[in-house]
Amino acid sequence: MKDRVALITGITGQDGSYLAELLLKKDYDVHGIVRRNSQHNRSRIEEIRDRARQRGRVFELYYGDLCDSGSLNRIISLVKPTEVYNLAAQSHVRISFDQPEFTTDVTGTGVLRLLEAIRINKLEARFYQASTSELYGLAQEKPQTERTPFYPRSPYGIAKLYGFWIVKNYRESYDIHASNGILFNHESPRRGKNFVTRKITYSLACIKHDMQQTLFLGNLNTQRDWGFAGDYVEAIWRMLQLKEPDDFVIATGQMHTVRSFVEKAAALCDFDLAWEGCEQNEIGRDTKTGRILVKIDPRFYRPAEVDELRGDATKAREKLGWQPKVSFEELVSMMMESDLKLVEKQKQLL
Ligand code: NAP
Ligand code: F7E
Repeated sequence: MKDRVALITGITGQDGSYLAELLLKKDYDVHGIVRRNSQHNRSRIEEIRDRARQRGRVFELYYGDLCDSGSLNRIISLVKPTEVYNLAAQSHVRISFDQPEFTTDVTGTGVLRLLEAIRINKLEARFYQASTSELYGLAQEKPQTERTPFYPRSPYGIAKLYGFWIVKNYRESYDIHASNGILFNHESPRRGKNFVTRKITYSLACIKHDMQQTLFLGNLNTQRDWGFAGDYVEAIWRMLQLKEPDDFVIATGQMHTVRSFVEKAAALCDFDLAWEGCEQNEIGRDTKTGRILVKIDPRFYRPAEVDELRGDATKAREKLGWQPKVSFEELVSMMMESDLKLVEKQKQLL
């Protein structure tokens, strides 16, 4: 069998870590690009790397940045990957309003830099671009499919729109096997703590263990189609195994409010949550103790909100044979249980 050599940008992120694990299981050599940080931030991949090396497998990391073409060229020409997965991005929608120019550079122009490195090095690699349901933003159709018109609502969504189209353009112009995965929200115990699902499970675990007073949230009424990151990286890999490149929606087809995520997670902590008041004055109280668990902080509102997203992954089911395995309820339990254990451990170290 031909050597299977994967290069992953964003390997230190949630999806990067799950994808690296999956590809190692499938006997790939795995190479990843990491940014220089003032502190090591490889907690999601340290164990994976140690395990791979104990088994004599290739798992290499290189310093590079999507804002630095020279580093991308150097790494591409050195590694000569057969598959390139572009998962790196400034991926936080709210923060993209604070840093629109930086977000555009990394999340938008970064895609072009990587495609150029592939083109200039005449690399015959297959390319995956982490596109997003944020392209639909103010959704023009329900549910959203590969044919739904885009209407992004944030600097992040607009940067990803550029990424989507430059991938399509390089596919058509240079015959590169390049695919866009239009992934709806996907979560896990490895999700960053400033995304809403993990913020909820981690904060409730801290409240349960008396390490935090209150969970402060923004808009409780937005609705998302939340799946499990472990399921979604399988779809990502399947896209690059197709003979022809293509674009796919990856989603569960089910939508839930932020409010219902909080309610389910709170119940798993044995809180009896009841809502009182409205809008900015709304609170969530544990009726067993009278304690206020949830308050609204308008700082977490967005200048332009995406109110609801729900994907139709029929094409992925038919062409990739993919469907999600983990339900919404299982996802909330998995994350809540993991954070309860984590916080208990952290408390013991105090
Ligand atoms: P994440 O946890 O935020 O990870 C982002 C990764 O990108 C991290 O490894 C980060 O490195 C890296 N990165 C950021 N800026 C970079 C730069 N300038 N150069 C090189 N690397 C850089 O995101 P995720 O949830 O795993 O998502 C993976 C990708 O899918 C992202 O492109 C995201 O926009 C997209 N996406 C995510 C979802 C979702 O629901 N999770 C849905 C649709 C699309 P550090 O660790 O050093 O910060
Ligand atoms: O927000 C609301 C917030 O930040 C979800 C990224 O992975 O998925 C993610 O983007 C919803 C929004 O994810 C808080 O207003 C309420 O309506 O978890 P989030 P996101 O913005 O949907 C897409 C598909 C991506 O591509 C992105 O990379 O929750 N919300 N209160 C809050 N959100 C946050 N973060 N914090 C709050 O306190």
